[in-house]
Amino acid sequence: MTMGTIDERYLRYRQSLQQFGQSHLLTYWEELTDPQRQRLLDDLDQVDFARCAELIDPYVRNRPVIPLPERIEPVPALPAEPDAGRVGFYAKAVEVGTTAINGGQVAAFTVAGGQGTRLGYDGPKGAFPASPVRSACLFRLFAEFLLGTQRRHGACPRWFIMTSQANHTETVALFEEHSYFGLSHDRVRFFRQGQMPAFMPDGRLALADRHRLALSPDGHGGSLRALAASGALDEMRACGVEYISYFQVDNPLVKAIDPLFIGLHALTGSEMSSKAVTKADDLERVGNFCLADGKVAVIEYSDLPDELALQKNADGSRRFDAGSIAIHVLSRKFVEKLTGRGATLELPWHRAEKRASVLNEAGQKVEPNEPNVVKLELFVFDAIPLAHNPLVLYTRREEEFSPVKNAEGVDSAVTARRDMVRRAARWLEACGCRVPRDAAGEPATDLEINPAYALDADDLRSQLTTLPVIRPGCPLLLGGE
Ligand code: UD2
Repeated sequence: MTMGTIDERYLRYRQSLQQFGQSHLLTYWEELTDPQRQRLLDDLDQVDFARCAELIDPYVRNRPVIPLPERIEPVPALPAEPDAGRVGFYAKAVEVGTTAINGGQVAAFTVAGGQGTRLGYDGPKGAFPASPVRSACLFRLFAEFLLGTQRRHGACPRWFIMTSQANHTETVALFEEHSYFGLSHDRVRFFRQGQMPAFMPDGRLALADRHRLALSPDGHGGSLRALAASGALDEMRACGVEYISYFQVDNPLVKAIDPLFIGLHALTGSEMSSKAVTKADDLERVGNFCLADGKVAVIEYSDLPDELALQKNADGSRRFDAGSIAIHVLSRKFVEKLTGRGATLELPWHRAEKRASVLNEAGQKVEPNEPNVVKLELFVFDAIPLAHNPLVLYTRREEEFSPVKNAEGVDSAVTARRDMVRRAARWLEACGCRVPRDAAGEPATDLEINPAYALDADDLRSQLTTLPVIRPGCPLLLGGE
């Protein structure tokens, strides 16, 4: 649709929008300036109207009734630490994963297109200052993890970062401003995810302004389509990437590249693998790994009936205990299979009623108190049931999961910093350091370990030449200024 003069494009849209019952989008055309007209046409180009038309009845005008699977059972998952029978298998997996990383077959992939509304932070979430001593931002911590991987494995994994229309320019500028946080520019590839329009309850698309559609990112499940559409997937194939190490931008503790996880994925012939943690409480707001009618799947916290979430085993342990922390390994070929020529990626749409500042019938902007639009999103974990042999591996929450989601309370900047300090303290103690603690048993000072310096406790042991002396109230940073 981008071809042609403004007038030609307008005429084409006038006709097609009428067909789709969306003519109201051009209501203000006559009063727009040329740049505004251009802007509106560019927004219209972002929308696949034929696809939207199919979604309006089932998902917007009506609330889809998504039947729960008939059988919901706990998922079989591998333990974080190998039991006696699996010691050799895990050692072999580390070896296989290490070989893949050394050979450049593994790429890191961060989904960073979300809007971060809950955090209330004005800017790309990856720019959020997260670490306890340096206030290093999330992107810096991931970059440093890759530098640490390069130190340990000789090769620096490529890093693919999915942004959104709203934060792409700012994200790239942040990396430029900080010299790619020490990474070589050619290892980092940004691409934008797709957008979806916000719908009014009657199925018409909402206008954010007289010359703007109300558009928002199409969910992290849109990452699969965006990997293909942006050419990133082709680049991965061209440079020999077989495994995509997927993680969210909000988790500063993530092991961006994990030899054990990658090795287990490869050894078991899994096409999509996932990490799970033991849930903090029955109703924790994380997805639940389940066997849904015999297939591994994630059921969102909002969809799992409380009756199941509260169920206990005979020994009192939680029956549905495997919480999703949105860390996956996907085989590149699996993503190609889902998105390639002739393939129709069929992930289900998830409907959410949201508040959005949009134009009312009178052309005035309204700031609603109640949800006024319907947004549709795709979730990446819906690809798990489509994968061959999907694997679930438990990991230890305190080592790998403490997301920055909320301005305060649980999963906030405060809890993430606390968990970074606690983890650093554990690693230092494992190396024989004495960490002073306060009356509550918390480390008596802020501690931070630059991931470029050490990736885990064993790595730290091999890096330390002398044991640091830690004094209460004197923050300590290892590796970097
Ligand atoms: C997600 C999972 C939840 C659990 C939790 C772990 C969903 C629906 N729920 O909850 O099961 O695993 O994470 O932390 O995923 N993003 C994009 N583009 C989008 C939307 C999101 O890149 O269009 C990214 C976003 O930048 C962030 C991540 O996806 O890195 C998670 O998004 P969220 O904060 O909406 O998900 P949340 O916290 O509800």
